[in-house]
Amino acid sequence: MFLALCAGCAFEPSGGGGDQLVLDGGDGGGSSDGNSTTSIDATPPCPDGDQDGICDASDPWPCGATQPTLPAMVSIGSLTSASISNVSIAGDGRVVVVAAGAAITYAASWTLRDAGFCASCPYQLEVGLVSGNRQACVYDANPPQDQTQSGVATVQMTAPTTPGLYALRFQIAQDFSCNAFGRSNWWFGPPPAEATFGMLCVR
Ligand SMILES: [Ca+2]
Repeated sequence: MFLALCAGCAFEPSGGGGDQLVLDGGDGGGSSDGNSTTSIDATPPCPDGDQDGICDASDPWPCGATQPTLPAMVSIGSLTSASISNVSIAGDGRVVVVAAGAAITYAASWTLRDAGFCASCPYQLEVGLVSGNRQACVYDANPPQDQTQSGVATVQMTAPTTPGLYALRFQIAQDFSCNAFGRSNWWFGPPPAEATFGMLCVR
């Protein structure tokens, strides 16, 4: 037993350890010389929260290597359909960087059209955060059949206090009303990724 332990200890460091040190040194020097600033695993001499090699202070998108893009108009639904466009978050575009806990306002144009079978049903057009809660119903009524309802919503919100990436999404709800039975969150659950009309990088 004593002999076996000694043999193991002697082999490990001289074999794997020595080879790895030589290989790492050679690869690192070569690739960083050739690729200059495009190397993502280069550690900058500064805070870099999303570890993309760009210092926080000068990172235009501190929530990952690539800033996401969103279409100018997002449409959902079929027989009953809705859309959101002209999104402006905190006076900027639809993909923005905001401070944690900041009070911000966003504006968006919306449409809702009921070509479905329930002529007497009330509908809600819910907007809110994912992950997070519904913020508002920008529409809450029984729409006339086959007529597009539209408006411009202005929603006041507080940015999440935990840094990270958050989505603004919307969905069509079919409850009795926006706050039926005291409900203040998403109808059943949050909307899917296809219903994303805004992105917040909270830092
Ligand atoms: Ca960064």
